[in-house]
Amino acid sequence: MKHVILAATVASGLSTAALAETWDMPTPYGDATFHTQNITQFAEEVAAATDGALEITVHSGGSLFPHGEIRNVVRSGQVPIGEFFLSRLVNDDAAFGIDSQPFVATSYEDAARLWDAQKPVVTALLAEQGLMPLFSVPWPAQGLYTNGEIATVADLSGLRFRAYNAALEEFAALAGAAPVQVEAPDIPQAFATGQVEAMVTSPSTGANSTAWDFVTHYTPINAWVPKNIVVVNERAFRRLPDDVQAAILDAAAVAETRGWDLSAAEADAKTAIMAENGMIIVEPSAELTAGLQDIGAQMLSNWKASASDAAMSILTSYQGQ
Ligand code: PCA
Repeated sequence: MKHVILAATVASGLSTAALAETWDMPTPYGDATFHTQNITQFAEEVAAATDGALEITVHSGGSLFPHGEIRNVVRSGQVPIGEFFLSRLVNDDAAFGIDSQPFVATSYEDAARLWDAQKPVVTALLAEQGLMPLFSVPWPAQGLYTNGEIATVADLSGLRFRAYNAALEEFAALAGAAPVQVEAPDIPQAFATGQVEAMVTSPSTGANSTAWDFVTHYTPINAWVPKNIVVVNERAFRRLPDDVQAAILDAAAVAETRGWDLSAAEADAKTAIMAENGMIIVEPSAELTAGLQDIGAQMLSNWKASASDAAMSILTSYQGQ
């Protein structure tokens, strides 16, 4: 088949577009998510810049592989590229989890400084797995969704609490709540069936999952700014012609900048949508904030206890800046 295509290419004088390669790209979040939209645009830009030599087909919402498998299938080469929530790799090394620690970096400015410190370490760790990061984009700061107002940490006690990673499980447990792992696309169903009754996530995911259907209050505790990351299988990447590799790296740099901007715009826009739909937006009380900060301090001391030297170096360089 390859011979036939080559012959046809030569005969017709077509460009390399006739040799187009298609990459399947699994992602965990739905089409309405700004991360997915940013990635779709990245794919379009790669196709345009390479004259169609590389087409990336985005399979959103965990439709091709479940979230928990995406890193492994990119690593094994089953697919050449994928997206996942960076701190889900915390069991490999604590370095992956620092952006999901409460109150370490709570603004975009600090999140960007934290990423500056984290990126070289994460890049080296991923390289050991044959993976190469292309770009990483944060979610808006994470807030609290509940039925009724939460005045103190004690009000969270006993609630079935939706979690998306190990840090959030630990957070819920320290608050006396009962963590239940639920992927973002399954949030409405998990609330509707009573599997969970409270959660911490961004206004993006809150609004995209129509949180007003199942909770009354949103408290912007803005406790951490976690990131998604897009990685490629390094061997698959190196097999591409140099100009295609360059086009991917260029589009990735553009996508990273665009993604951070999109994220910042979402934080207010999606909070406004929740308010428009009747949710009550309450600033956290001083007592709630103090209680959550105690939980954060406990979590960070646990994180440090499990941290490799490389992981610790992230915190040292971030805090020293
Ligand atoms: N949304 C994703 C991850 C963090 C966020 O804001 C989720 O809730 O699963």
